[in-house]
Amino acid sequence: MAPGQAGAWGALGPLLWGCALALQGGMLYPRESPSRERKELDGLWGFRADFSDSRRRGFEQQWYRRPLRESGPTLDMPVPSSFNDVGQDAQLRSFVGWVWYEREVALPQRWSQDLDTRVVLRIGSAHYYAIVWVNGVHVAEHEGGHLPFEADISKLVQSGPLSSCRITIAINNTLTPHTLPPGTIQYKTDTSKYPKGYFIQDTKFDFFNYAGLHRPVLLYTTPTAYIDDITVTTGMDQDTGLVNYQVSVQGSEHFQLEVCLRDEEGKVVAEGTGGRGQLQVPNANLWWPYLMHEHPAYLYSLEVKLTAQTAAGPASDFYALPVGIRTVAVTESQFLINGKPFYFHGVNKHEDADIRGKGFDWSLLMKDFNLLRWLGANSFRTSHYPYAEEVMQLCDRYGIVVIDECPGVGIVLPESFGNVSLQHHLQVMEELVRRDKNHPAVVMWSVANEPASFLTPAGYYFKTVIAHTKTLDPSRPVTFVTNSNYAADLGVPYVDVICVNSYYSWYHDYGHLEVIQLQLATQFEAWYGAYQKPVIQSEYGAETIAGFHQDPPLMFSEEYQRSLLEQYHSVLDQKRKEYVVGELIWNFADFMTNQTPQRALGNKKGIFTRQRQPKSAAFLLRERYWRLANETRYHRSVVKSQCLGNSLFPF
Ligand code: BDP
Repeated sequence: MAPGQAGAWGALGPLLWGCALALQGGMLYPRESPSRERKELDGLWGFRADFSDSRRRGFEQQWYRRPLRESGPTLDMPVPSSFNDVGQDAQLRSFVGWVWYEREVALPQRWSQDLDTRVVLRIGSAHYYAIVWVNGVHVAEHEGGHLPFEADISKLVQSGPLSSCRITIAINNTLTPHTLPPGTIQYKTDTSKYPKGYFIQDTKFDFFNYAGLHRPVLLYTTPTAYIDDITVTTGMDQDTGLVNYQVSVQGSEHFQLEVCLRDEEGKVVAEGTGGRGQLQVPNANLWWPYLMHEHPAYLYSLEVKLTAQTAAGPASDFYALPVGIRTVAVTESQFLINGKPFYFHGVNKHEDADIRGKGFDWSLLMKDFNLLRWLGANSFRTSHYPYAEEVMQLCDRYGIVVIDECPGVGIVLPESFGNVSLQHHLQVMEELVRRDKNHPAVVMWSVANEPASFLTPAGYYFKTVIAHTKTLDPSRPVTFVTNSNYAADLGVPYVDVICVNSYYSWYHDYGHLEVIQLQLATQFEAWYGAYQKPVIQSEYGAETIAGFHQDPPLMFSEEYQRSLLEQYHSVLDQKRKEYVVGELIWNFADFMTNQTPQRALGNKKGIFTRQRQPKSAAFLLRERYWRLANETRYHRSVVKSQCLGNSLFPF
């Protein structure tokens, strides 16, 4: 959808170049290789929010034409980061509309002079709608705040005497009924209460709509004939690992492809040629989840070499993709990884932290992974949008299993189930699968969280989104996350695994911990009875202010969170012997939300604070998760030795 088409965009955005660019080919993560270079553009960018009433001044005055500082004052803005919490300006914190980022980049001479080099600009995430210019020339538009997009800028940087380029990115954070997630702009027209032109952004999801350049922005090169995409699926035949690969090439019709698979010692274990084929790995080391094997997360490296004929002569391109050999399957009551029952004992997360908001940060990422391993968590759900690619890579490396969720959250308006929304949802799933299809850690797609799936169009909507996702990737199960009454939910008939959120004794019967067990057992029996599909308790939890203590437990105290969890666990312990295949706590850490009377500086259901310090429930969960790991272990000795080796084993 183009800004300008829908009501809210009409108010806040200009009518520009029509719809977003069609999906291009592959979306391989930019990796260095003998034929590829990278230049990271993290750091301080020039920045200005367009506070004009129409929010269109930047377009009227064509701010992209000249350096941003020439059209008005600019701020220094860190990238990656949300812009909201960096400064002291309350208006900028809650700004809705277009903001402008700019960065001048000096290019290596070869990039601007060697016409056999392709120069690509890649933006990891720009929330929500982005328009990009290089040296004042429009090069890309993208809708959707959580997935990467690219522009080939070779011609621009190779066309003149300049060895630098000026990158301008305008970003609009407005959400409409057709964006993912959706939102509405509400105009307050009563002039006795609000100033003229007053509006607010309303959303039906429970996290702050942080905006900006949230993930790394970089330039990278490839030869003009290049490896555009690689798709890998894996299987097992007895002890032989099967790696099916498909490679697509751009920039040449005449080429050869060689592939080889190396093990972790660098030894070649299988080789092949051509654009598609199957590699066979005798006695393969499988990719196992964390705590399920003595050597979890085994990764091979699939090295692809392209030799192509181009107008300028022969060219080569190299790309190395990490590959984990593993299988995923779902039965009536089990979730199987490599043929063994897998029980999700993990968390729901958010990309969220002090100051940087949703901005990517290596230190934060490592702290979170260290906490996950400390906790004995083997999995998480990317609630409620796709996370940074660097996060997914770490999951592959550490064996943390992922339910990969698209930004389909807060879909409650009837108009958000119409065709415009549906088409966009299908496109987002396509972009998500294209980006994450090769991660062994990703074992399931989640197409939405808690939509109003009792509305009449919801059945058709979810049938279509789920069927489309299965066509895109037949190798993984698909879910969506419900909190409806089982009989009213029109989406669940189409999923492979039922994910259900419930907040007994928090949003219902609050304060009455004694009703949890009965209500939770009823919930599980109803869902399983209706569909005979494995069930995951995909959210449960309690708001808890770190340092609040009360015994006997009262709401908001650390004791209440612990007791609520214990009540859930006792039912989970019965039902996991039958058909419940996982439990994911809401939430890993406290996180920022919109301001409401129900939220004291954000959602406090974390078992860690927003600064990643444990509340009492973290210790309870840690004990439980390590016990579960030992019970569902692959070999008892294995978990023990592995964890002792890492000084992690808590018993
Ligand atoms: C659930 C939502 C989640 C919220 C949570 C809560 O899926 O996004 O943050 O409720 O209220 O229903 O804490």
